[in-house]
Amino acid sequence: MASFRQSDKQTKAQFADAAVLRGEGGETHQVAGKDVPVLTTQQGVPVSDDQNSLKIGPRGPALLEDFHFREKIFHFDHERIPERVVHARGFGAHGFFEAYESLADVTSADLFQRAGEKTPVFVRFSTVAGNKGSADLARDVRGFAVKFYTKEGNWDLVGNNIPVFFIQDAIKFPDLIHAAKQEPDRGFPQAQTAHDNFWDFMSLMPETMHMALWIMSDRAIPRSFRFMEGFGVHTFRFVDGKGKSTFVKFHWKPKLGMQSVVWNEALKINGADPDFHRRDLWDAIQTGNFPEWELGLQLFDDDFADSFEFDVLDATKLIPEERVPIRRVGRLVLDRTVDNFFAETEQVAFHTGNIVPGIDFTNDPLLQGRNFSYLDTQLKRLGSPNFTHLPINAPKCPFHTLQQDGHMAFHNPKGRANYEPNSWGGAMGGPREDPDRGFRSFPAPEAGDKRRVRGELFADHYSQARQFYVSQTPVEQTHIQDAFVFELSKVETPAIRARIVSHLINIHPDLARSVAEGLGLKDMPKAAQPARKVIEDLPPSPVLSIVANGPKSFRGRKLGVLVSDGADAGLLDALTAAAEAQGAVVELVAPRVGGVALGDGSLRPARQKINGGPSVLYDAVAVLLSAEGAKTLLNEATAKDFVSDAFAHAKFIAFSAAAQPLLDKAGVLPDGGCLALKTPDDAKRFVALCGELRFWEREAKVHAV
Ligand code: HDE
Repeated sequence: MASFRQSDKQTKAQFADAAVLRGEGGETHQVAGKDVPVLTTQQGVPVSDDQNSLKIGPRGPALLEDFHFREKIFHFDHERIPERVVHARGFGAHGFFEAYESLADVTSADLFQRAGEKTPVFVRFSTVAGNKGSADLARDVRGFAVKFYTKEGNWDLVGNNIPVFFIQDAIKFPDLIHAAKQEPDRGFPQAQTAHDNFWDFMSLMPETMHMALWIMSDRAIPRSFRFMEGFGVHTFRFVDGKGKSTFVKFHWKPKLGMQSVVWNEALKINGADPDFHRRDLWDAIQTGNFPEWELGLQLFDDDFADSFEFDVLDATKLIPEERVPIRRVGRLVLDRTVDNFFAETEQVAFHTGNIVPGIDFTNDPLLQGRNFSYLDTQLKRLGSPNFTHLPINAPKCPFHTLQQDGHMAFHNPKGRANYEPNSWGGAMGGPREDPDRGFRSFPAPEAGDKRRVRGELFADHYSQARQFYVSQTPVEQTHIQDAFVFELSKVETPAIRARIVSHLINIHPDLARSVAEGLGLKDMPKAAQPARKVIEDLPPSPVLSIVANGPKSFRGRKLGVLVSDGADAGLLDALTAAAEAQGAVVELVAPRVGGVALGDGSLRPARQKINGGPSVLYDAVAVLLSAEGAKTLLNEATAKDFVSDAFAHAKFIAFSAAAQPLLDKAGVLPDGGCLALKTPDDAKRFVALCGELRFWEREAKVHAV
């Protein structure tokens, strides 16, 4: 505990320094009746005029001695740092991890020793392929990187929202990423895998096929960061106090359940609100609806690893939860948005090599490669080996190294000792190693020939892809087929399209057939030659489906209500009360953002004007119009789109009687997902129905191709 108080002091001192750097404190003066700090230069010199550069006379010339202008422009010119080579677009938040129980039976990691212990965390979600300014709803893997500031140092669990990866060996990572990003000659497409280079690479690398199924599934178009799972992907080790090792796979399970959007919706969200995921997380935290995940562990020993059909070191394979059940050991809560996006979200530096005593690596060749890459990339991106001095990256426990100097060193060792061993003794001699508490690698015995080879079981590329496919509901299988057809329809080289289908034949004949048909392939290609026999009878793993495991609740979701002047206030209030009782949010969309005057004369402000609030921004919609309002909106194309898109995207739709002409114009054929709103009880029934999230039965009826 004593050392912890010291750490608090250290952190406080760090933040005090940072406060000075941010210009907090210091002189204030009155502007428009309020006390505000005096604007200064970087040197702290008060500025008298920030509107005009220093000139000879009103028309110039400007003077070189204008140190304020020069400093301001100099700093601006150097504001940008390189964006991440992958996962460039991201969004972060602070929170905590709380342990449910002691895990001393499997690990000595300090954060898992005491039930109820809270460890501060910073989490950054991201897309992989797009640039920093790309849109949130790209079809892509999402990064799910967690930095735990534990009492024994920082542990980074740098995961994704998909439990497997494209490749088995880190040596192929630059090829994978080059192929996925913009093509080098033309600089496009942005944030898309729907192009020749990507599918060319995938088709020539059968090990990517399991991941191909996952990224063509709805997992790659999540509705919200709050509604997606996370995975550590690799097999790691836990090591207990006696030095015993247990293998572990890490899972994050969202408390609000999983949910994705449909592809046509994703395309439209990208136009309507490219920051859809960012805004969603920001809004949730700002309104006190703190998103939460549970940490799940799959723990297993050498015997299981030896008996499993696949190699637990192969990151293109998962271990079905039905085979090794998940133990839920704690919760992650995000309860604070950042103060400054650049300082925190942009400068946070994750590294798989950041682990703490009680946790260790395995020989997964992908993980081993990552352990090299992350430190390396931070130096390039953040420009100095002292990036760990930045508050977002610094541990919150005491730390004492003998490292010194370098660009932007915030702290250097005090006193004479900057080497070890030395004979200065006591505090004078600086920090020393501690064989009892210090990190020790698990002493795994290793031997073998030095060769460039892979484990034999790594050669099975199709069995788990097939297992994933058969674990999906028919709706999700159709989405996978459609996604392949969409992506490959953007591939210009027919041979690449056919090569992908040749792999799909080994995964599932129905999938191959529907993709071939969707592409209009004249002849079915020959199946690719599998390097190992496909295991066709792996049982389905039902937990892999999103739809089959829906939350059955509208909690955390959003209802968009299109309203007009004169609409029924009682119905709107009943809808709002029912949605809020479920923990959902209601937003009004109206012809004018100033709002509407309802039938009872009350004025209600709108969140969106109809042409800025399409239904793709909502999980379900209601159309509450007066006869007069319906007449006006019949001639507004975006009102028609509001309804027809909600219908096409299989959303639940509630409508007042007067809204019927708009529904007719939008081509809505009322079905079990549409509900006429007549009484406040209907409003309750509707919101209960929305807990199903989508009316999937409709989907097949609105897509002929
Ligand atoms: Fe990463 N990855 N990666 N990766 N990765 C980076 O580090 C890399 C892999 C993941 O929000 C980079 O700081 C290699 C798997 C996330 O800041 C870089 C390999 C998984 C993030 C890098 C992989 C991930 C990164 C780029 C193959 C899921 C964003 C910028 C061996 C388990 C972290 C950076 C953030 C970022 C390298 C594969 C997750 C270049 C070489 C597998 C969530 O170092």
